[in-house]
Amino acid sequence: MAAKIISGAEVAKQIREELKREVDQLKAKTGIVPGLVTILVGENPASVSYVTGKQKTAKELGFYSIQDNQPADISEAALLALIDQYNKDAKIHGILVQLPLPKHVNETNVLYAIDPKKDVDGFHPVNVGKLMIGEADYLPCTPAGIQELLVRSGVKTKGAELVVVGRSNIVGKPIANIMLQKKDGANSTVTIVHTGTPPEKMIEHCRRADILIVAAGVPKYVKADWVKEGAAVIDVGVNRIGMSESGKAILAGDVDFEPVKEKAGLITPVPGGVGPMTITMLMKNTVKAAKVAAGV
Ligand code: L34
Repeated sequence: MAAKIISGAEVAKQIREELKREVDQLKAKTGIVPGLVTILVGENPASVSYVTGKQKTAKELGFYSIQDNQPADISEAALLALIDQYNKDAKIHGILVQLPLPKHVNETNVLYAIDPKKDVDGFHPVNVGKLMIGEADYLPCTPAGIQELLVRSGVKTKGAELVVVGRSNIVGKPIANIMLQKKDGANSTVTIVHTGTPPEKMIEHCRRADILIVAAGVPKYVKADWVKEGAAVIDVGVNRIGMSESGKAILAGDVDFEPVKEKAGLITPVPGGVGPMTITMLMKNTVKAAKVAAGV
């Protein structure tokens, strides 16, 4: 039976409507407008597309929002000084430095520099640690979006065999941590497979999954015979596999969508799946940060 396709774009729209009401209420009650800065170093086309989406959404929600573009050769010291300036800016509640950064900049130093209270990306080690012990203030946006999609689609997570493909700091490790917490919308039995997993073991683990979350960064990596009948398949990959005649990027996920959709119970598309949820969860975190700053 063909899978139900979960539109992340639709779910994201619903959440943004909820957020818009919250923002309007916050403004009316306290005069505080959520403030977000997205810092982009260089001009990586994928990153440009993602921060453009973030800024557009922030504006739609009525945020005070700044797109801060910096040249690819900015020094680490200059970038740290810029972050410090936003740490001190009372109008800014959320700071996001789009990753990846150029090689000459140490990513860890940059993530350490962001005030944890303004770390709406949830990448500061303090927030990573809080997530691990189930005390997160800000969940990282892509994993938070995945959990929200599962919950709002009615997927039973408690006791589910959940397999994550990929162990990045942005997706694999945090989603595994979120889903193993003893909480509603989580409480799964979690396995992480990665590039160190022997190929035959990789397939074996995937085949056990009731929920399969794929963040491998390899186009169409997961094949139909890796997927259990009726599984919920979340495709986190956004791979640019070519260019259309009109100059638009052609995107593919990490899942071989067409055949897998015949086998899965639920599946997210690319584009229009996890991507829009990532952006929306950033907005949710920024509203939360603004509320904390407002003391409400
Ligand atoms: N600091 N860096 C930081 N925070 C993040 O949360 C991210 N991430 C990942 C890369 N680097 C980051 C994102 O923003 C991935 N990511 C992201 C954001 C948005 C989309 C995809 C990935 C997205 O909107 N995807 C659209 C297609 C957009 C397009 O055409 O380029 C989709 O429908 O999937």
